[in-house]
Amino acid sequence: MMKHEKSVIFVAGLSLTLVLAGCSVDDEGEDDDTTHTGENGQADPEEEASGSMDYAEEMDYEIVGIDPGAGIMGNAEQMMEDYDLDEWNLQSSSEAAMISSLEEAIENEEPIVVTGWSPHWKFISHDLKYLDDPELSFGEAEDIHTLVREGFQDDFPEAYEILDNFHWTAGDMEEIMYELNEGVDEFEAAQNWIDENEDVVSSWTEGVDEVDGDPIEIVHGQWETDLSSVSMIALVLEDMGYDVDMTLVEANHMYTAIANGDADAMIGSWLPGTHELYYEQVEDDIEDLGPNMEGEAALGLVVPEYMDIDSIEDLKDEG
Ligand code: PBE
Repeated sequence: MMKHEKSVIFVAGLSLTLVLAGCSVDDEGEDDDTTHTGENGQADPEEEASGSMDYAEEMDYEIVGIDPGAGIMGNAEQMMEDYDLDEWNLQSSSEAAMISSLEEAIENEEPIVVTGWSPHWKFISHDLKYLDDPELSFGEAEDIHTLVREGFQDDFPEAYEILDNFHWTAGDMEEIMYELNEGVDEFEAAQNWIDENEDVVSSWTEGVDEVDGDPIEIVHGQWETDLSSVSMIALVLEDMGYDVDMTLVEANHMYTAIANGDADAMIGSWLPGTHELYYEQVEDDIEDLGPNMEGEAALGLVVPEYMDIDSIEDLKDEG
């Protein structure tokens, strides 16, 4: 049942048109719960007049973002220009704060718009939808690449080979993310995935010689997407004899650290769109091993299913 839920909802996360076509007919107007905002003293007597017109005011024209350095925040700023959302603000926070705002809104069946991405467990745990993005401010489906520093292959040929072979799916990553969200420690969740996917892991490590404690530094972002993948690859490399250091840095510093040779590798490079600017700056000074996940990463504005809007354009109409 857990598996079933996961795959269905992940498909919903990526198949935007299908989802939107299938879920825009709810009429929430009859449900009293959706119309009470009295607690904050801003209850609007005309609230019931038109469900979607009131969303903007109820949300204080605020889009809930994440950490300012995340690539998705650049896309969101671009989006506000593309759709002329002059009255709206993009509130920066963190993934954790964004998730708690989202969960609080869902609890109270209030409107909320957040910057969201897939793969992510939030689509497993909650009924959410991406708003349609006809201007493609958030780009199209993306790949997640593995990047290493120049000279890495000469220094650590075995690790290079493993990272070069490393390839998985969004469904794989979500299995780890799901457990993380259930409160399982990231290494335990990663180890569980490895234990259940020995054939996949051995296709990366087969024929590669073990080493004796060579140190490798992998840089990653603070998002759970990165935490789940990096914990997994760190365990795989450690099992092959490496001593892996995982270093959490701001998004742009992942790229500069690899380009400067301060770090050895990163496995969370979202391309071609999300990290385009960071990537372009260091392109000539790094080695790109290509996608470790293909065509399954996506970004956008995410809202609860119960909201009666389908497109980013609908935010503009309310302004
Ligand atoms: N994310 C998750 C990151 C990359 C991975 C989409 C939040 C970002 O830079 O926006």
